[in-house]
Amino acid sequence: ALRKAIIAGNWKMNKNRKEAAELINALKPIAADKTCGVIICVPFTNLETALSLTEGTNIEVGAENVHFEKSGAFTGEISADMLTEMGVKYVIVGHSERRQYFGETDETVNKRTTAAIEAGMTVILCVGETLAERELGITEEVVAKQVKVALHGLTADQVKNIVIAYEPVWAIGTGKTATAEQAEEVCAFIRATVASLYDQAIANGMTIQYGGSMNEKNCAELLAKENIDGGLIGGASLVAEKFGVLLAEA
Ligand code: 3PY
Repeated sequence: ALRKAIIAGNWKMNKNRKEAAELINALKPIAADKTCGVIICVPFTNLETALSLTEGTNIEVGAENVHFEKSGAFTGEISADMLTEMGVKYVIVGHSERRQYFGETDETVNKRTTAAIEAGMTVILCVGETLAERELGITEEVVAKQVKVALHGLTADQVKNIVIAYEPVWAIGTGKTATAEQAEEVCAFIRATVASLYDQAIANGMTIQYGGSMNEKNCAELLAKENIDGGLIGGASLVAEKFGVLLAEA
C-alpha cells in the first residue's frame, strides 16, 4: 500500500466480557510497537471493557453498527451520540452480514453513515458484490452504486472520515479469499469512483481496506498491493497471535 495501513478487527457476535478482556490484554503488548493503525470493532456489550483496557495504548475501539436516528422509539437500536459519549470513535456500517440478514440497504447504509459522520465518528463503510453478481460480470456496477449511494450528501471534508472496506460477499466467513489481483482491481476501482465523486486528492488520501477471510497467512500478498491500505479482519482478529501477524505485515 502507498498509504499508512489500518488493520481493523471485526469481532462480530463473539466474546463475552471476560474473553474480551483476555484478548485485549494479550493484544496490547503485540500491538504496542506496530506502526499501522489498529482498531478493534467489538459487540456493544464489550465497548466499555475495550475502551477502558485500551486507554493510553495505540489500539482504537469501534462499534459494529449504529442507528441513524438521534433518539426515540427504536427498540434495540444504539445512536451515534450514545457511542461518542462513551468515547467510541469508529463504527462499521453496511457489513454484508447486516445487508444479508438484517435488511440493510444502500439507503439505510447512507443514513447510518451520515449520522455517524455528523456525530464526528470515522466510518468503516463496507461494500462488495455477491457471487452471483461477480459471475454476471456486474461487480463494478454493484460496487459503484454502493459507494455512490452510501456517500450521497457527504461533503469532501466529511468523506475524509470514511474508510471503505471492500468485502466480496462470497469471501466472507467462507474461507474463500479474493486473489490479491482481484482485490487490488476492485480497490483501485473504488478509488477511481471516489475520485469521480469528489476529486483525485480525496481519493488518494482515502484508506481502502480489503476484507473477507483475510488472515495471518494470506495478508502479506494482499497488503503489498498499491490500493489495499489494510484490512477488515473477521476470524483472525479473535486470536491475538494471528491478529499480531496482520499488524506486523501492514
Ligand atoms: C471476514 O473476514 O469474514 C469479515 O467479514 C470481516 O469483516
